[in-house]
Amino acid sequence: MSFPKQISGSRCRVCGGPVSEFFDFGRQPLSDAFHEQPPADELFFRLAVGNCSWCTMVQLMEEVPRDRMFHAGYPYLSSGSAVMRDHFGKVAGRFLETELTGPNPFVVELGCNDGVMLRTIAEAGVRHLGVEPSGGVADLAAAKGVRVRKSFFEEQVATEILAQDGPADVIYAANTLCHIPYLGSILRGVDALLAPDGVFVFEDPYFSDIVERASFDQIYDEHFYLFTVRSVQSAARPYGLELVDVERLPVHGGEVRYTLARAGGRRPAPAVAELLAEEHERRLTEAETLAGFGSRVEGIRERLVTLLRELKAKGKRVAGYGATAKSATVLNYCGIGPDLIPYITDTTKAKQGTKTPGSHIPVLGPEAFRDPYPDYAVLFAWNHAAEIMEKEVGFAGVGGEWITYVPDVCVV
Ligand code: DWN
Ligand code: SAH
Ligand code: ZN
Repeated sequence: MSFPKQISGSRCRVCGGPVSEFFDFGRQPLSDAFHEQPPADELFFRLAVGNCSWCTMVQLMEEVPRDRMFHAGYPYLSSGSAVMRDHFGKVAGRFLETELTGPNPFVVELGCNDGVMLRTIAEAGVRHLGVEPSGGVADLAAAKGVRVRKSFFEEQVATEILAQDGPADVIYAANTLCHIPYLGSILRGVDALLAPDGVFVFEDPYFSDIVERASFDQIYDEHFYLFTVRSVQSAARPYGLELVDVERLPVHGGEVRYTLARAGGRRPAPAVAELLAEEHERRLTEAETLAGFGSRVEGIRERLVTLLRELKAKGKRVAGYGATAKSATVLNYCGIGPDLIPYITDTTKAKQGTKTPGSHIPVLGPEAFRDPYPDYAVLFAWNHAAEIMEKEVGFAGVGGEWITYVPDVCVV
């Protein structure tokens, strides 16, 4: 079943300009909708991506209603990776050292999830608030001593926070801003809530890395926008916010951390102009580049499906590793089901005992991976490759081989 769609049509969700579609992944389920028994009326939408010819913003052509994705049962836990725990501990440490040094500072995080970043702020005794609509993960944050408000951040909520707590020195969002189609409401909210010399810092997958690595699985329902320096700069400007810094990050397969401040308030770092120039040189959002990305994606599908069919024909045992949101795009776009990958293992309790959205592959606990080891494992959590391969040395030890598909299909 398809839900009643809010179709963004061919107008840009940011500036109202015309959006041209450049790739269609077809019918896709909601990427984090893991069900013990997939309902007969499982939800699907058309996952297609386009870019705006005015502001260049890359965005989905159809919008999934937010409460279908982010609700009490949202399964993703940010603290599930040691590398990410370390990353967010450092983010908090940096804020405490650089931005939260005035009298009685205040930091607000949008999409704080299970409190992976704010727990360090809470432990330091600094005033904070996490705004998190997904009730289950918000409860986990609260259990870590984090002050959480269970709601979607938007303009009205920002005004209420301002009335209750006063202005924020830092507003932070990791892997959250790109999830929010109503960017105008967010930026009006940031404008209302931010202290005069405060900063809005957010980090999200970088479209340039996605194109370079052909990591097409970063495109799914929750990732409504795929940001570039150029599109972020132009989205912020009408709200009196200026892009004053950018920093490339290695996490989640390549991200950029953007820092916005009130226009004229801070001198932009040279990195902003440098990365803008690099995007221009790469012709990042030009039709030819986007068409090339599409061709690479089709090639990856062909090679991955062929490999899995060959392994099956040879009687090899293949498992999936990491029931990621990203894997929904790969599995459903490639038409891979339990016939080619009989199970996927994942450490997230809420995903275990369920079936993957749309493709209906059983998700098992991590112990199933070792009992016995498969011959091959498709690494759907490829962004955590170093951490996982270190943890699973035993797999390579018995001759097991990893299959990855970023930046191309490869057996390691
Ligand atoms: O943007 C988003 C990112 C931050 O998180 C959200 N829209 C949803 C989610 O995306 P994802 O599911 O693709 O994220 P990850 O971090 O790639 O997911 C890793 C998955 O793999 C989790 O389900 C946990 C699992 N895992 C595992 O089984 N063993 C992870 C590690 C590190 C492991 O060792
Ligand atoms: N910041 C975490 C979580 C990313 S997952 C990390 O980087 O790992 C995206 C999160 O954004 C989810 O927890 C979801 O519930 C939350 N979210 C979605 N829309 C939101 C909104 N409008 N305001 C605040 N959080 C939102
Ligand atoms: Zn636009």
